[in-house]
Amino acid sequence: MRSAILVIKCRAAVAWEVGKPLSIEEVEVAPPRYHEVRVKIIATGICGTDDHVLAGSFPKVEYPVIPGHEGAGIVESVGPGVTCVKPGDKVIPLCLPQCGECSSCLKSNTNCCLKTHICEPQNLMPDKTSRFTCKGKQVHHFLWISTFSEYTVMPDSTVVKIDSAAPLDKVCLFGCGFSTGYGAALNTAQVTPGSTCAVFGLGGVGLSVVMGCKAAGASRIIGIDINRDKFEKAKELGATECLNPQDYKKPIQEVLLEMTGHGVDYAFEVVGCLETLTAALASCHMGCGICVMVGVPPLGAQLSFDPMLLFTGRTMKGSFIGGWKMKDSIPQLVSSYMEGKFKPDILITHILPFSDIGKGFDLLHAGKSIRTVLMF
Ligand code: COD
Ligand code: ZN
Ligand code: ZN
Repeated sequence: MRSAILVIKCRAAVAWEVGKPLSIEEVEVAPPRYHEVRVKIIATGICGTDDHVLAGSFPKVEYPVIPGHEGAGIVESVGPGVTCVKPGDKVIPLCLPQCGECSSCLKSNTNCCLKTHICEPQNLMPDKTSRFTCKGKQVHHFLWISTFSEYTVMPDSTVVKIDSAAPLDKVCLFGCGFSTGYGAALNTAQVTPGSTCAVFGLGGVGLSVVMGCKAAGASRIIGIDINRDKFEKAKELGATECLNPQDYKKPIQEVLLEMTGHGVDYAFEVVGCLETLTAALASCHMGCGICVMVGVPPLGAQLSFDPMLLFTGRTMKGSFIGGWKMKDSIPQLVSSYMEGKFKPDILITHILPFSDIGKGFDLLHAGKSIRTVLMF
């Protein structure tokens, strides 16, 4: 705890304003305060949502900001009152808090802690101050965890200790992408053995949905993407067929209804787009099909669809970080990974030094990467 009193200077990627690329800066990271933890990030993935932050399409973000929310690291120091972790512990920062006290945390059937960014802005620590400064200016936090900084401070409700043997360059994916997709299939949809699933969008999150459907015993998993380069990996992970909507004159929901006879049992929207969301709902089996919304639609978008789709018994539900109560579940997921129960490693297509973060975003924009992991 010796260093808890010191300000640390380190590298971080700062988004100074909307529409500008990240710039690597030297930032000062203040010590953790009451119920806060300072973590040395070892590895961090680049997620589609970080790109939404740069584009200004993620709600409630204030600039300048340090994005990043798919990291893994080691506790450097803790503030007063912290009992859940200690310096030296391997941890995963949580992009969805589990405060343990709010009405959602006290319910068993939701993970939407009321301290999530959907309810409470997470650009500053809970005491409404920042631990980051750069060139004399206050820099905002992102989702309270800002993993694009070599050292970062977070509330103790957004960090969890994991197995000390876990490889941080792999398990960082449990902080967002893998957990979000895998849990959407297992927790939110509760895919049943022998069922037919359709997954719209085969990025890192969609491929994790494919893994979840396979683990749940689905017998048919149809992957849908406009980039056919994604099909090989999807098939490797369990997709039984892959479709490119651009290959058909008909809307993709009609193609799916024809292929399956009466529609799919489960459809997942993992693009973040209204058209694919309505197509996913319309491709569900009448009376029982379940459409799970995983992607975040554009800011301010309004959904419009034929309400008869719901009247005739289809269900549409949202899945937030795979439905996992993160503090309870992430250590268990890491343990299952250590036992070889699943291999999210396959999602990692690129490993780059942190200084190449711009290249990582270029790969994402070009559709050439599934997940890039940056190493500090
Ligand atoms: N039809 C089919 N596929 C499409 C279409 C389309 N019209 N348009 C794009 N796609 C494909 C792309 O080719 C790509 O393969 C895939 O959709 C999207 O993948 P990525 O790699 O860009 O993104 P992911 O997988 O990392 O993330 C996608 C999400 C939609 C899940 C993400 O952007 C998002 O909205 N996340 C929010 C969900 C959440 O809970 N977030 C918490 C913190 S991230
Ligand atoms: Zn994410
Ligand atoms: Zn809570």
